Amino acid sequence: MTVDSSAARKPRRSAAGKAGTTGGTTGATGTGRAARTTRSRKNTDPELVQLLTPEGKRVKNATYDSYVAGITPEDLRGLYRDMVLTRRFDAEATALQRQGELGLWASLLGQEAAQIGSGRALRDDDYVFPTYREHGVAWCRGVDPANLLGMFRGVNNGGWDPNGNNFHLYTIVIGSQTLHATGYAMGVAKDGADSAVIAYFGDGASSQGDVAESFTFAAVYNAPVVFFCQNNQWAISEPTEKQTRVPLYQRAQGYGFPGVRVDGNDVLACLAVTRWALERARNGEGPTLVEAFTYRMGAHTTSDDPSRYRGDEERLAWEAKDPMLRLRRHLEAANHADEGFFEELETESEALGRRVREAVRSMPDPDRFAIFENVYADGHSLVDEERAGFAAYQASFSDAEGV
Ligand SMILES: Cc1ncc(C[n+]2csc(CCOP(=O)(O)OP(=O)(O)O)c2C)c(N)n1
Ligand SMILES: [Mg+2]
Repeated sequence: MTVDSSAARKPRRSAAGKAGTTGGTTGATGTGRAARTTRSRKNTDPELVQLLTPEGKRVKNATYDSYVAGITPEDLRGLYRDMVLTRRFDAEATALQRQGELGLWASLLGQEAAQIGSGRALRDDDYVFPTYREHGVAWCRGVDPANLLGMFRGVNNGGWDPNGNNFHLYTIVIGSQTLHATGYAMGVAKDGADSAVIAYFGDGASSQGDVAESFTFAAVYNAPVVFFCQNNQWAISEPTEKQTRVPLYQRAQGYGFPGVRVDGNDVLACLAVTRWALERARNGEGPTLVEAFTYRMGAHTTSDDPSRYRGDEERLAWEAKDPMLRLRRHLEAANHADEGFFEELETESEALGRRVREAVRSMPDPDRFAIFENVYADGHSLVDEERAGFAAYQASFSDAEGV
């Protein structure tokens, strides 16, 4: 693939520079004032990088075209396959939770393009710090999908060796992984390596102090890190309007590095923009904020009921922008894939679902006392006390076991 680095060396001030035009009242509180703020934000008309329209039409982009210039029909089919298999795996995990095989599941439905596009932009030596929803990125890193389910089944505390695939363990403490990523990236720079680091986080996480601190450190130390924010419009039941007055990508300007908003349902645009941001990191140009504008089509987790806080119209509008549908339309219109391809993929995805299901059901139960071994390297009297209490509690069931 041809990559034109000249575009990368020009800082994209135009997008971030728009922050100055953002309207908004000062000190807005209460519903009336909040409503004014929302209206003024719409007037800023944020720039959205898009290479594939929802109808699957390829549109030109002077800055980012060069980053996908060498992409072949086979590459496009590969991206489509990644998205189909990720969605199939995700659906299987949701079903497994409903059947009591998992305690909880956080679906990525709707966010496949953001994750596959950015995930496929990475090199093997790059390092990923995910949240708890990055199943598509995990797929790109070669983490066995079945391994993602151990923690959600409650049989382990992670499920994979982070250094095996340069894919850190899932992180539930919102935003904290951006600090880990920034520190790791500072270390990469000190080592003189040209690897890059990518931190995934959500629109809700953008309100966390950890994220603000990460941005400051990454900027000041010029760390080779890409902050990849999937703005899926919701943080559980809180809409993005409750997180920010300005489009999230414009936050980067205040920290002194570029920010860009990409159509998060356009896998090609996500691939191109992430390649550009990673290249900046490798070239010693420091951090970049990528805001992938997308939508969480399902519930926050299997414990959530989105019908309590959002209407169907919104979901229907986003379904028309479905990330897989648009690439399929593009493949078909360009004659890049025939019926046989889609049929084979269907068979492959059913086989993946079966394999994952069988793998989860056969996961051995953990040693009930192992959890006490991983708290302190040298042990601790309080942990000893808790272990003893737990042992007594377990022993209280021994009579019942024989019944
Ligand atoms: C520090 C912290 N505060 C609160 C929570 C509870 N919590 C779990 S997910 C979530 C919302 C996160 O929203 P967002 O960052 O937009 O990510 P998304 O779930 O939409 O992918 C919250 C508040 C948490 N896990 N950690
Ligand atoms: Mg969110």
